[in-house]
Amino acid sequence: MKAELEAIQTEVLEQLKQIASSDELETLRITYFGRNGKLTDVMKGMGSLSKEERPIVGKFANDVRATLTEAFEKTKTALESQQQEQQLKDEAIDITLPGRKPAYGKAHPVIQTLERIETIFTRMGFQTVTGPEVETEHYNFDALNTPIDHPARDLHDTFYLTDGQLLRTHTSPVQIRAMESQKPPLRIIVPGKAYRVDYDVSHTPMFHQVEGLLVDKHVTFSELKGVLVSFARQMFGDQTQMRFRPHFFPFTEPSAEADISCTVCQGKGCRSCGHTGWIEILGAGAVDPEVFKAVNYDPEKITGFAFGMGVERIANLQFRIPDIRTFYENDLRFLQQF
Ligand code: 2U9
Repeated sequence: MKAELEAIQTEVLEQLKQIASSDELETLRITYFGRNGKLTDVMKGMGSLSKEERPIVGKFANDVRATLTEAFEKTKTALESQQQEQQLKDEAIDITLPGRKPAYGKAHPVIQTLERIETIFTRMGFQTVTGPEVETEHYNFDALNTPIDHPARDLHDTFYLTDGQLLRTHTSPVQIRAMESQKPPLRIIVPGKAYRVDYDVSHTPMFHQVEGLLVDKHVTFSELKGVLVSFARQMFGDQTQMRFRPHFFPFTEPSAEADISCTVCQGKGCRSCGHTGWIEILGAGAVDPEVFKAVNYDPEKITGFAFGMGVERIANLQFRIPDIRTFYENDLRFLQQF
């Protein structure tokens, strides 16, 4: 039996040298120490030994078991530290690698243009005011001296909602509200969304406007021209020329449309400007006395000027986009260029 135990000891110690993983180690442990293991079997046979032999062989068996247990423990510890080392190697982070750049979002091109327009007027002393996009006929048309039979009021041109409400067709109702809540002088710009039933290369049902209103005593048309020429030169460059053509709006009198010298050909004439050298960018005028009456300002004492521009149109010129609708197709290949 002693010889048997010795053989087992040699066998196990030899096999322990070959062990490469915890699983293999466990299998080996079960083979020898398990319920039906080889060492366990030998130990079970001790009962058949004589009284004299039993303590001697018993001690020897215990020694073998202790030796092997220790050898198992050692192998286990060695394997564990080996595994840990491997894990550290596998999970090592190379802190010298360059970082991954997060994909930053940015403002939509139309909003970039809107913000630029806003900045220019802010520097000239205008304050930004905003207001509701769902409006009443009173604020959108009546208070702005728009006749009851004006085509802009048609179902084909205005989005009507229920309860006499509508989507504002311009940001002008905000100026009416501002005049109702403040006394003159007033120097405001109103950026925001407007809605019209319209869809082609130069119109989308939702678009952006920046309108301006300056109200005080003795405001003149030449001051309006000064402000707008200054705006155009800051927006399109120092060399920009501006001309005013007579026009009609219900809310201004006199009224004008303003053109700038073509940004593509500098006024020489090209396809972009229809070979005229000029490009229309905004409308403007002196506030109609009827509008002042609607907000209880005295038209005998107070004068003012107003202007309005479509932001998509300005963005078109700034970025040279031929079709306004591309701004709202949400094609990232297009939007990421700005
Ligand atoms: C008040 C009084 C007067 C705002 C004005 C225009 C001329 C104008 C268009 C430009 C292109 C609208 O986006 S567009 O289609 N606007 O030409 N807007 S004067 O006049 C006002 C506004 C408010 C109380």
